[in-house]
Amino acid sequence: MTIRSQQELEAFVKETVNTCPVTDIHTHLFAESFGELLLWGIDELLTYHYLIAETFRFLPELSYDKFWNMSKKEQADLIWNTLFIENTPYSEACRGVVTVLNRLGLDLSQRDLEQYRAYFRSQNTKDYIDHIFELSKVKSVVMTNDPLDDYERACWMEEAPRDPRFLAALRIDPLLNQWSSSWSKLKDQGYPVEEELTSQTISEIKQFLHDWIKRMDPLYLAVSLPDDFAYPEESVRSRLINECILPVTRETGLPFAMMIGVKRQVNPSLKSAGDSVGKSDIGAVERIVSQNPDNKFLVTMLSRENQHELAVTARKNRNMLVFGCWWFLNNPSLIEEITRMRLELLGGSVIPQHSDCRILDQLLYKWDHSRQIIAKVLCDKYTDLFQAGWRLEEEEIRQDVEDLLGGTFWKFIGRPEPQ
Ligand code: HDL
Ligand code: ZN
Repeated sequence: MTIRSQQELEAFVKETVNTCPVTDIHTHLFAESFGELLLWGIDELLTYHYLIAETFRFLPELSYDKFWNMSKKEQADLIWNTLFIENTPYSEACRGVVTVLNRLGLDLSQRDLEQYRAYFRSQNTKDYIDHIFELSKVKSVVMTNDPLDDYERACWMEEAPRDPRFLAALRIDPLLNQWSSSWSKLKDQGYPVEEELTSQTISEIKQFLHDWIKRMDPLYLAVSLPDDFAYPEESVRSRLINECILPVTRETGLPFAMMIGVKRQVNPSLKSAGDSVGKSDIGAVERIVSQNPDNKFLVTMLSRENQHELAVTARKNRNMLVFGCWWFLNNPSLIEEITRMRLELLGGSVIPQHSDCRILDQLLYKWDHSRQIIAKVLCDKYTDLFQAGWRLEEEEIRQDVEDLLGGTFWKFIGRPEPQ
């Protein structure tokens, strides 16, 4: 049906974005069969590493060791009192917890953490997973799967039936970024490798990748790369990328996802909250993507300052797809700025967002908050066209939104979207 007024346009776009099922292409979530790796509930939400970092800022006298020696419940109590009771929870990570509790229908007027705990204790895992997927309208999530993690590898070896909502991504940070300490783990798994990148070792690494691709059926291979990532360079990582990752992903048709700009562990006392951000060299992205036209690349960068040049680089290289407002960029002001720029430079050939959820319930807030912004930006873009006399059809807008919230990803990776 043709859109006839500005008011009709705004209402239709908001409804369509809010109800369109999403493929969440990068998360740290796990299916129930992965046991303790699946995190959910209020104490996990409150001890999210984003909130741990924020809590320490209000407690200059609190020793890191004292915090880390607390139980998870004690940590959650301290974070709740510090960020939600003694201060107003308007940071994005705090607001997220409020959104989750509200969307679950809990009484926020009481701010009663024990009452919330009682609600979560009354849930069972399987039904709660179903409930969160229904409420968040997320169709499927892509996990972050590490074959060098002993616990996770054991889960894979059990070959439990796969939950179709939880898709795999083969994450290779230890292989690419810590080869000196990872090569022995491949050897322990039966691959006769040595630290020196001999031709046999290169061949065995490729076999390791093929074996895990066969076992996991991942949608892509992924790595996070430091802010000083250079390519090409005389380094183990560059050799592993050139001689192992690029050939294997080309042979299997899998994209190579590069997540660039992390300064790992600038404050080790914060543990998983101790990473920071650095502006990276877009030239490295330009070179690796343009020099490998038969490979597909998914790219996200962590620095706000890299976003414009990243979008321009995507304009020059159709084998690269930009995705998400990653980590420190996953805040309303930056999501709006970046999404507006990307739609203006790339149209619909982009994946505006992923959630990066570590805790299942976060799907509720990360997607609610991003849908609001994507709808707002899209509305503005359609309004420009509408006011210039372009005819807007509801079915075309629906298709645009389906593409932005997953379809573009599935088309790029060349796989049919699971029904
Ligand atoms: O490397 C990554 O995938 C990052 O997303 C890190 O996991 C980071 O700690 C994070 O959770 N960001 O949201
Ligand atoms: Zn992540």
